[in-house]
Order: sequence, then structure tokens, then C-alpha cells
Amino acid sequence: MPDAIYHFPQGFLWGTATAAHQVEGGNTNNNWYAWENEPGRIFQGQKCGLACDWWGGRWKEDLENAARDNQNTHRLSIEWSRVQPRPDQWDDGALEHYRQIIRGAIKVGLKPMLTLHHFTDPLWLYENGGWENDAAPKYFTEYVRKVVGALHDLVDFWVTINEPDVYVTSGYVGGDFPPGKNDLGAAFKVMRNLLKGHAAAYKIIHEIQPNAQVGYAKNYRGFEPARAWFLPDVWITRFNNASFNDAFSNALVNGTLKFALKKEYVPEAIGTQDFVGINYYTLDKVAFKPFAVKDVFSRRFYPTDSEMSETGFIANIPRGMTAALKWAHQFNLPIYITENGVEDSKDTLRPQYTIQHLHEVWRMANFNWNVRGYYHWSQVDNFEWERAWSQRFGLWGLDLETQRRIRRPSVDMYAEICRQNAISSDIVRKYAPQVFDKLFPG
Ligand code: IFM
Repeated sequence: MPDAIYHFPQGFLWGTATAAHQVEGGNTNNNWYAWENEPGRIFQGQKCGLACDWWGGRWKEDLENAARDNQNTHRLSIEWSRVQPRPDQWDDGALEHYRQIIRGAIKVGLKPMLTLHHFTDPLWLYENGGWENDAAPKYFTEYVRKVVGALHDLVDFWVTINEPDVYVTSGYVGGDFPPGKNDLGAAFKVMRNLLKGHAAAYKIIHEIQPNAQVGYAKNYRGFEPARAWFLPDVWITRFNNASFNDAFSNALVNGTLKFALKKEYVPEAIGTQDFVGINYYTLDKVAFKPFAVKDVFSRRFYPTDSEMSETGFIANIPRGMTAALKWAHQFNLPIYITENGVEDSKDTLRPQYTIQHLHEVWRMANFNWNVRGYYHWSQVDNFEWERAWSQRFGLWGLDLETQRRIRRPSVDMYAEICRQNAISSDIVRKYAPQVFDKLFPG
């Protein structure tokens, strides 16, 4: 069999993504700490604890591993409650600590992409209504000014808010995230305030750094009608797309936020993204379900023949990545895959999942679409929110007792892809032979 190779564009960014609360440990001043201390909120009552002990210094080992394994970028986030522990108090020591981490990343050759808000809010804000409070965008703006002012000599690549769609649907519709509500009115308000916060952050960053690249990370969920011939399924699938996938991003184009059966014009949001960040994991089939008001008249399920992740959280459906990229392409901006990965402690599905999804990214890049980088979620197992430690997304495993990092085969596979800037038949043969014929037919 002759060797074949799928090359990615020159200068493609290869990295992994992390988030402060999930890796730092010891964040006891935010809403997730309060949440984990409420009975029944987190899987088996588990705790975030030391997480991956980044605050204690173990960021160094993980970032050095990433760089040694040929990555050239890392997406990480800042914990707001560390920088602003009280509304009237700033912690310059915390900012200095972040400077050290970011300097460390740059020193080993990782371009930092910095997220300003990744799910957690300071307790003082949470106790004052969180993002339901109309003052939240103003507070966020002050925090952003402080952080960007302190780090602008090191970072010019910013994600304002991670997955506002998940933050809102999980916290204010599904109830798995704090504050655990099921209230469409509150959901709309929070989405609108996040949009305002994003728009203001975009402007502040550009004021301080005219050449910065600023976007947000969109969790793109694939939706397909369960029965393509059945109009109610088609209609409800469109509705799911419009409310989950389109709402925030469309408002960045036309200023109109349409969400949770409400609509509001937020003109300052227009034109506030320089790139499209996509977090893609999986895809749902959607069937119309009469009377299911709470589930927005939808029954969502994975295609029956899907290959499933360890706890059934993710179905391996690479065509959803294609759909995500097609969706992103409409904005005519550079595209970064800001997250993609699978929970798999035994590393049996991750190699093929990663290769199959990257193959879709490669296909779209080779239609000359503007895809510029890929961040695998994640570098090392970390605290997976309400699912805690039951899901292991790391290329590297983590022994929580000892903080030892455990090298999984996917580490070597991803290192080889990053090194070659390509998926070669050799890599697929070695790490994911099950999908060799799919990727290299004939
Ligand atoms: O761990 C999360 C991350 O914080 C946001 N996107 C999805 C990941 C996997 O669930």
C-alpha cells in the first residue's frame, strides 16, 4: 500500500485547551465551589479539590509536555474570582501568577489563546443574581479591562466567553449547572447580558490592542431530523438549531438576539468577532414531541448505530464536525476549532475519534475554507463540571491521588499529527487501523 498523506495548511495551529476551574484547584471563591458543596449537585458528591494542581505549579509539566509533543499553541482561561475576589478588590498577585504561566507557555513555544470567562463566576456576583443581574456586563467589563491591561504584552488572541449557549441552557433550562434553574425568562436575560458582556469586552480589547484577534467559543451541537420526511421533525430540528446554534452568533451579525421565544435588539453586538471559535463534540437526532414543553417539544437521541464514549456522553459522529464548519464558514471569518475531544479513560475510542474529526477539518481546509487551528480537549484529565471525575478527556491521564500524569497512546498519535502537520496513512495504520479504509479507501 503506497503512503498517502493529508496535509494541513502551513502555519496551522495545533494545541490543547483547558479551563481555569477545571485544572487549577483550590478555587473556593466561585459559584462552582458553592455548587459542589450543595448535596446532589455533582456526580457522587465528588470535589474539584486540587484538580490538576496548576495553581500549585503543575501547569509547567503539562505545558512542557504539550510543547515537547509538537503543539504550538495552548488555550487556557483566567479565573475571574482570583483576579477580583470582591467587587472592590483586585488581586495583582493572581495576575502576576497568570503572567508566569503565560510566560512559561510562550517560553516553550506555545502561543496563548486566553479565555476570559469559562463557566465560573465570582461568588460575590453569583450571590447578587449572577448574569441575571443587569449590572453583570459592567462588572465583566471592568474585569476584562484589568486583565487585558495586565496581559496585553503577552497575549493578543482572546476568547471572551466560553459556550454562552451551554452556560445558559445548563444553568437556566436544564438545571445541571448553577444556579440550577428552569426558567426561560431568566435564560433570555442571561443570554442577553452575556451578549452585552461579550460586545463590551470585544471593544475594550481592541481599544487596548487594536490588532488583537477576539472571538467567543461556540459549542456547536449537530442536529438532524429523526425522520427527514416528517415535517414536524424538520421544523423542530430547525428550531433547535435556531435557538441553540444560531442565537448568539446571529446577534453578532445583525444585532438581534432571538432566544427562548423572545427577541431583543442589541446593536452594540454587531461586528464583534474576528474569528469563529467552534467547540464540537457530537450530534443529535431530533424528533417532534408533542406536549413536551420543558424539552422544547423535542426528543433528542443519538443515531442508534453510533459508536459511544465510555459513559455514553458523546457519540462519535464526524459528519457533525463538517456541519459545524459549514455553519462557521457563513461568517466569512477565520475559524478555529477551540475544542474537540472525547471522554475515554482507556483510550480505546479517542485515537479514531480524533483522527476522524481531524479528517473532516482537513477536508474543509482543502476546500480552501479558512480553518486555522485545532485545540484538542484536553491536555490532561480534568474536573468535568457536574460529571466531575467520571469523565476523562485528557490525552494524558491523571492519577488524582498522586497527581501523576499517565501517558496515553493518543499523546503519541497527536504529537505525530502535530509534527507532520498532517494525517498520514502511517499514523492511521498505527493508531486507528479500524478507520484506515474509511480514510484511505482503495
Ligand atoms: O469540559 C468541557 C469544557 O469546559 C467546555 N466544553 C465541553 C468540555 C467537555 O465536556
